[in-house]
Amino acid sequence: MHFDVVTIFPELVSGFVGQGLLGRAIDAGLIGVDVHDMRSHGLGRHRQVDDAVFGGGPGMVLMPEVVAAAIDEADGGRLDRRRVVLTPSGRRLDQSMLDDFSQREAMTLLCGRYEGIDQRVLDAYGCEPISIGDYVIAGGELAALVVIEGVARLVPGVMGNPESAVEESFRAGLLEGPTYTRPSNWRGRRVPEALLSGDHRRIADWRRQAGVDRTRRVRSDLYRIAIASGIVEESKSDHGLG
Ligand code: JE8
Repeated sequence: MHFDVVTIFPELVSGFVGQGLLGRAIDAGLIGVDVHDMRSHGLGRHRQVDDAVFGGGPGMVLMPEVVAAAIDEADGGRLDRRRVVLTPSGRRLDQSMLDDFSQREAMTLLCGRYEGIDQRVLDAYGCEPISIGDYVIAGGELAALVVIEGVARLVPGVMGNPESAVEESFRAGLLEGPTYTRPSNWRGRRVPEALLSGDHRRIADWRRQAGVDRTRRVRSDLYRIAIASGIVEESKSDHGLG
């Protein structure tokens, strides 16, 4: 899987992807990330990338010719690329979109700053607007990193010991329950007894029920969907743990 990222803050992106899971996946040749600096396509002596908003109002907008030149660099002549622009006005990202992205061999992620990117270049280049959630951050870079990490962990070999497809579909649409490590008694708080039992079936059942209970408490929207789709059978019991 290859990612091309277009940004005015290349170090923000290269710094993050060089560490941890993504850094190892790159070193292993499982994914590739190329970062393209819009500033290098800036205009004039000051390498200007932005200009005032037409119609007035505060803030600056990334200029279409600068963004176009950077996308052209990212495309490298490959015009079949799927291009995504991160924006709070995009379609909200979910796991099914990450699954879909992970099936492709490459994608271009376009990161705006300030008041965003001139709409005409987004239209001309067929950029698909995606939002990582209903809150406002200051630019597209963190959102692009969310997409990259979410897609990369679906690429075979990136995760150490991958969850089986059966386990994963079993948990799909539900929250995870709590997890624990040693010591089994920490400041008087004990790990649930089922998890210490060594009985794999009992452990699996406990975990599933803990996830269902938590989903019911904190995400009633997901819980209702799980009930309606038959993933979960309605129950009154709740073991009462976080
Ligand atoms: C961004 C963003 C995603 C999300 C993404 C890109 C570029 C027009 N608005 C721009 C005005 C308020 C400030 C905004 C800053 N900004 C935000 C996001 C995003 N994907 N889920 N929230 N925010 C840009 C500029």
